[in-house]
Amino acid sequence: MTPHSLRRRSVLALPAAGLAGATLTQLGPLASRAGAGAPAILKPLPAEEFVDYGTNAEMRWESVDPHRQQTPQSRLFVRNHTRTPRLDASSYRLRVHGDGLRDAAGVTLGLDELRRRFPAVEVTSVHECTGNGRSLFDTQQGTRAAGTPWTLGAVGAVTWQGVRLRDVLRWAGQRPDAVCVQGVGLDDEYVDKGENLGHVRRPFPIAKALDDALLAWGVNGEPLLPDHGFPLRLVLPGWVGIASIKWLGELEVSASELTSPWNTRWYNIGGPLGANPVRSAWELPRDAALPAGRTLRLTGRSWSGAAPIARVEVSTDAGTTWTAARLGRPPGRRTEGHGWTRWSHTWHAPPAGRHELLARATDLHGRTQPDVAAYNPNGYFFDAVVRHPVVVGA
Ligand SMILES: Nc1nc2c(c(=O)[nH]1)N[C@H]1C(S)=C(S)[C@@H](COP(=O)(O)O)O[C@H]1N2
Ligand SMILES: [Mo]
Repeated sequence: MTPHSLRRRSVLALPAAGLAGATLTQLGPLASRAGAGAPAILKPLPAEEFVDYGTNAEMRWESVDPHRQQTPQSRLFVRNHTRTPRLDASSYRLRVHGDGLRDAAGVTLGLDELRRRFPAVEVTSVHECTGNGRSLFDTQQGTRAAGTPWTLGAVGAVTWQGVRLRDVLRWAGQRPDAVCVQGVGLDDEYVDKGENLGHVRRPFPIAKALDDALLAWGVNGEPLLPDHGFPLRLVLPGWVGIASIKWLGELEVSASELTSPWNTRWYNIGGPLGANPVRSAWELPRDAALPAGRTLRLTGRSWSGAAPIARVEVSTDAGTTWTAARLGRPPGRRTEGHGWTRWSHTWHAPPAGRHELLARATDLHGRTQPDVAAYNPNGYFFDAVVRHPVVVGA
């Protein structure tokens, strides 16, 4: 555990009321450590549910409830470039401006007005960081990549509540020659190796804005937590996580192409990254200890940024033979969009010893998982079939 996460947990362990009422002297050393800097992530990160990297935290796959389709917001991974800001919903305003609007000065909207003016929608999506699986470039392919060493837990499937970006853009007077939109976050400016790069921001094509992009205030029927973008975030369903700007303060609608370090320097492999690839995970820890000589029902999930999953094949003999996994019934389509697919596999009386479990999914667009993921220095898009080690006991 980092000193940072120790600090967070000590503070959160105090009853909320006690904390609010306590003075610095009452809290003693705890308070002075907390005073050294607010934690980067505000929600609790129990060690059984999360791997805590300080400003980022990933979900542990072994903590996923196999019977539950959606990821509860409390369990969702967090990726912060700096730290979660505490924003006030009543004074919050979104500014929409730029030369892609009839009046470039644009408009400003509060949350109430946003809710009043535009029809509310619900969209399900798989929310995932571009670098999910990054550590596997090292552990599985022997080519380490720079960045947070996520295993496979920088992902979740949720249903968002909000409004269509296209409705807001039409109302704001979007011109037909607008080519892109850029969301800008209200979190602190991001400083990389002494260079201030300004607020986290990333442009995306107008086509995505007019297709399924959302301005979301809710997740699974709850208000967004501060860590996930309260009071309002952009959601670009199926796209790289960075596209879904949290704590959205500004939308620039532009008649010419915009760039930012988040689509040129990062989240770019020969071009800005868009839809996430196909990936799969077993709901097991790495090196899971499993009983020998018993019939085991193993579960996992597969997902794709582009389309629902069509099929999943699994191998329990390190890839020599493959069988079809049993796919879970897709949840009733109450919302637009698509989440992930749950699956299971019955492993009959495995012998004692070390084994590798593999899962390979294919989506409805025919995209599948390769044996080897294409290396890139920032470790994006690790989509190869993961060789998941388990130990079957005597
Ligand atoms: N304003 C802002 N938006 C942001 C980020 C950020 O640091 N600041 N991180 C991005 C990245 S890289 C990811 S993967 C997702 C993570 O969203 P989550 O923390 O709600 O899971 O938010 C994106 N939006
Ligand atoms: Mo990300």
